Amino acid sequence: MRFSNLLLPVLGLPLISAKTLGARNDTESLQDLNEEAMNALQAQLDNSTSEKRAASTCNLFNAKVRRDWKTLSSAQKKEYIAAVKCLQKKPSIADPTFAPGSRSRYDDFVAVHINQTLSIHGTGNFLTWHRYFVHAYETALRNECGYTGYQPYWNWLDNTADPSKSPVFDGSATSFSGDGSFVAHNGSVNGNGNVFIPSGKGGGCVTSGPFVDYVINLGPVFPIQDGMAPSPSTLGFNPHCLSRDLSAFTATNWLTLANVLNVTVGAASRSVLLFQNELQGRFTDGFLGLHTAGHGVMGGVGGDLFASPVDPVFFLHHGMVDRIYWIWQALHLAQAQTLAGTLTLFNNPPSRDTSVNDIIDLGVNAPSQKIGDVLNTLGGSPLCYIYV
Ligand SMILES: [Cu+2]
Repeated sequence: MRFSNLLLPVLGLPLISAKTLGARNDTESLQDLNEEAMNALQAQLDNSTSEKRAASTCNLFNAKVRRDWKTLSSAQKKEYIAAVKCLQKKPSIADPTFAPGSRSRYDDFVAVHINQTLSIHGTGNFLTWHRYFVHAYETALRNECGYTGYQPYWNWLDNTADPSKSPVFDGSATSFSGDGSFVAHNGSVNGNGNVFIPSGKGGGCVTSGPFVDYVINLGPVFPIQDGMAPSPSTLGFNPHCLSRDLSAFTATNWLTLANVLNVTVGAASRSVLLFQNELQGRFTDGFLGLHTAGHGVMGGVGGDLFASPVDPVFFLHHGMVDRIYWIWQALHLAQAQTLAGTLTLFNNPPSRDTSVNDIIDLGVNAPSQKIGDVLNTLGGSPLCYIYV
């Protein structure tokens, strides 16, 4: 397995390669970066001792492969969607005193995200917590709902000029439903209240596709869209529809190749602190970042920092966040196991630094894991996957 073409960036200079100098589009340039990550992991494997290789149960050859949603066949897409709908029908196993509004196994995932929001964003565990959360969801789809594939991702760089054309959002039977119905409103406010997203063509409930009849049981907790009311109770039962307001404004401004290159090989790739803040979004100075922007592109209930997993695209979006983290780790192997940040959202209120021995607790959704055990996607237990 050999991939080459991009020259590794030297001394932090911008990435320049034979391919990117040619007529590579943004998606292809990101694909080149993915291949460069694979090369780096292959080189690491080549340089490891034979004892080390013999001791590890996971390697590049037996790792599960996570793919771009658009590359799945129609049958594979339908299988994934059917498993999501299955999880939304299976009864909750969460303690009702913890999440009284949780009705389904799907809700059980939403509930832990709502409950832990202030200690998993702007924190030292942001990247690893969401990595393990997506893994736990992928595992539930497979073990509880018979899905036979692996977690796909939403490629942010496709269809930014019109997200409703994306295979993720096109409203077809192989999408996650499309835009919401048009509801006049005064836009959305994101990024700690200092980034204004003008209203798009939606704002109401999705009108076509597999999730047109999906009833959401939890949230909203912190809605970003003008006029959207929060649930009376944070984890209480509050049935409502899947709303969206797809935002080409947000996608074209923030989901850019320049932003991806900046965090993976550019100035913001030099430390895990710079990387995670630039990727996640600095909620303090109006920089949305790729992660927060992705939520903003969905709009509607998916823009809610607390309850965003109610939109099933959350897991494809965080698949992409994790893919970028995986690429960064592979291209910065000396720093791949490092952490930065504290236990509280941008250290407010002040708290100690996050440690590799801290536990990720997903409640009924997965066994608890140490952060240090999910830093490496090829660590073997619990993770063994790559991205293509
Ligand atoms: Cu989150």
